[in-house]
Amino acid sequence: MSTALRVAVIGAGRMGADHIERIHHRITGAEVAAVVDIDRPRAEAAIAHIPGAAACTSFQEVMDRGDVDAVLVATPGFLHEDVLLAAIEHGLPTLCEKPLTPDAASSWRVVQAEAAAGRKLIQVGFMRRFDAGYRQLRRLIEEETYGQLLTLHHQHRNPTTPAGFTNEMIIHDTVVHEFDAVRYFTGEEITSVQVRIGRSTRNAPEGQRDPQLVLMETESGVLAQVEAYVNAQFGYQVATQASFETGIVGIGGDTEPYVRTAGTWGGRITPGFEERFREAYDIELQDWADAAARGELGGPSAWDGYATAACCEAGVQAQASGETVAVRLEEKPDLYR
Ligand code: ISE
Repeated sequence: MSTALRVAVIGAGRMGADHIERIHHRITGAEVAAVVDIDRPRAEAAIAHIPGAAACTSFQEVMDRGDVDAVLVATPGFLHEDVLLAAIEHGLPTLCEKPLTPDAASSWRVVQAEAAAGRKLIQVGFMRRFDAGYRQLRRLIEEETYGQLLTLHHQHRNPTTPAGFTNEMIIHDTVVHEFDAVRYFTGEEITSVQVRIGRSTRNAPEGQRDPQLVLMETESGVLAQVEAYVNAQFGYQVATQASFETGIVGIGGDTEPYVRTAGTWGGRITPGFEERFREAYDIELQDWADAAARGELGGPSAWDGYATAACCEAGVQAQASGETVAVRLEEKPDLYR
């Protein structure tokens, strides 16, 4: 009998399908036991090539089967809370694609439920923490290799946005990653957020202002800025430059080889986040599955999901008011200290 971690994947859309492939083909020690999607044919199509996996249309249906060890949530954020609370109740290790939930109040409810259960079960899918460059930069900051970190400069550029992508989503869907990255790099909470919007590209859809500059400050006074430019046309780019007392460190170059040939130099621009973070996603899932099999949890926690949700709320307020908005957090439960 297989001893693999039996994972229920909730949501068979873009990220769900990507993770199903990853579990089935690229990581070890885990298998797709069930796929849940309200669209049954989509759930069935997702497991068609996976012997023994079940297609379900609700989380309850999977729980009633009683044969899964872990949960991977890849539905839109507004559907996360109920599944997360149920997973905590059943004591199931869960990897939840970002955001934890769409707002700080519901994220705080998840944190409180987990704290009451007394055990970390929820990991949030901030996959940048598993990227080699991100890890190297964090080590340089921790070890003060070039002295103290002073400022962080992030570029987060997408080629275009899907239909219906609003100004608020530039904060919730795009800059959410830098909120987490700044917290990860510095090991500190973000205390305030400001958003400046200047000239906008004519390639932005009606009503959307793009690019937006987001400035944040951490507890010890590190300033971090993000250029979120989501209709940049040329391709995808997520890069960071860090200024230290005795050095400047850059991470996030393109992943394709740099070639000189026939009188030209250069390479292919990374087209999207799946390609840019493919390895980070693989490591994230492998680490999560290994830890879950041992009954542990190692990656970004529900507290990290809650803290970034609070930053996003401050960011959306800052967008609307033009003011610098303070980020207010509840007291951190002992479980996350
Ligand atoms: C997308 O929603 C993501 O979550 C990706 O990680 C991010 O890099 C991308 O820019 C977002 O649009």
